[in-house]
Amino acid sequence: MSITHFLTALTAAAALLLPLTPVQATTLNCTGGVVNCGYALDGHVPAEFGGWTDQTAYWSGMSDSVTVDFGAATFVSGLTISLDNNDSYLVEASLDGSHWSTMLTVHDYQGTVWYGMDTFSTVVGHAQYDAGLDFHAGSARYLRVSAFGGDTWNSVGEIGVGVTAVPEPSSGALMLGGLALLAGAARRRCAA
Ligand SMILES: [Ca+2]
Repeated sequence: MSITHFLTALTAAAALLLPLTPVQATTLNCTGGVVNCGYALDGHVPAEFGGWTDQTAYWSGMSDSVTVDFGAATFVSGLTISLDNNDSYLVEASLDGSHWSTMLTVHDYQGTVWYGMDTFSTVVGHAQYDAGLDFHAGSARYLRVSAFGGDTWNSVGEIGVGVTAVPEPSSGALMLGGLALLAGAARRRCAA
């Protein structure tokens, strides 16, 4: 491998490695009708078939929601979420808290349990991975969970997020720019 090829490969590898910084500050916010909000992000995943009011955040009707705030733009590569089995849920993503796009849809007919809490994962290899989930990885500061169908009694047991922080454009661009300059210098040396 020539030095040019090596540096080109190194630049590509650096682009892959840059987003691996762990996310630091994550907070949880719920609208007023949600009972026991904190259980949606306490690190405890309810057992399959677990009670939908047992260490879960829960609410009635379709107007409430549970929102995770990462504190900064974050690349969400996968989601694992515990939900009441007999409802349909949306997980929406936003960078600014006002414009939202659908990241994950879970329908009441999906899942592996027939009463109580059911865990769904988009992460390949996870014990509750479901290839049938409609998931779109992407960048978000906020993730908002709401219900759009079912028996109007809704529950979130845990929101587990596979995330990588989005690098600040300046530092990432500077690093890649520096590597490109090195590659250019190497090419010139080779040509001389
Ligand atoms: Ca329900």
